[in-house]
Amino acid sequence: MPEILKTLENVKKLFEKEPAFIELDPGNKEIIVVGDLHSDLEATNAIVKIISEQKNTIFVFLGDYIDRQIKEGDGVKTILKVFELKQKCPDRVFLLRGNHEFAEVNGSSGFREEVFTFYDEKTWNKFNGVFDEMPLALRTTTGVLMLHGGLPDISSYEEMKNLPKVTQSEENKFADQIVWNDCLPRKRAILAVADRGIPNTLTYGQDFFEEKMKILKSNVLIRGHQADMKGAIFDGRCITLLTCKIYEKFPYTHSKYYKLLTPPLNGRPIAVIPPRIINTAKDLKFYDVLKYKN
Ligand SMILES: [Mn+2]
Repeated sequence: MPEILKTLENVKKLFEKEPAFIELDPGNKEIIVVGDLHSDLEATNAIVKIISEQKNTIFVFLGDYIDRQIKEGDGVKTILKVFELKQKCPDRVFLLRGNHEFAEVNGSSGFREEVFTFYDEKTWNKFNGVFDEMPLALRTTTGVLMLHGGLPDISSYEEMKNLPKVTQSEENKFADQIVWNDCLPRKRAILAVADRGIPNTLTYGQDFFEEKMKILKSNVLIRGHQADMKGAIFDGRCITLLTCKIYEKFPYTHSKYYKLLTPPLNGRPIAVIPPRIINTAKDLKFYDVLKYKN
């Protein structure tokens, strides 16, 4: 069997052991959060170095590892490096699933073509078989919720505990919303079908955010996905983190509506969560991953 298929089989087994919704007690460990990578090899290499140096730190990735590549091949290289980290450190590296880790998205956004160029159709199908087993959300006992897109429209914590793993995002409304939902920096709730045109998904405001965060027993949400929302909104409790060059200079189309509570997160930011109860973005530290030194 080719080496790449063995790697994919091994990493799939690791994901199969994890639930769709992970509850994690970090103990006395710091957590470093990595936002969307979108085939950014330079950022990925910097993270690989940090992980090898900080053996007592937990790492959570927010999904969207592939697609939007500037150079063909970088998407495959990025996801393989990330999978290698999971294999080396399965207990302290958590890889959440983004909307691009669905065949329906990476089939037409660059990744499929890449895999077909360097490997074949079978390998592309195997990659998506691995993506299907990735977890969708992680909550720490210190009050931080991490996921790719946005909060699901759930009505109990039990519903989140029962979250299934899916192949097509339409199979489960909550899974769909977790990888696709957006937010808008407005006080009043806006519950509308998301601009992206995906059925069942929402663009929500602060009222919805606060209601769902209470159900999810969380104070702060760290998510990626939305390039025009970099920084913290909703009283510093909703942080959008994007760790790739392609989003570096994206404009803030919504800043006219709401004052961002932290400076825009320029460069390729990562977030550091200290091992204590977290209440707002002010409790976290942000670094450009290329300049980070412990
Ligand atoms: Mn996304």
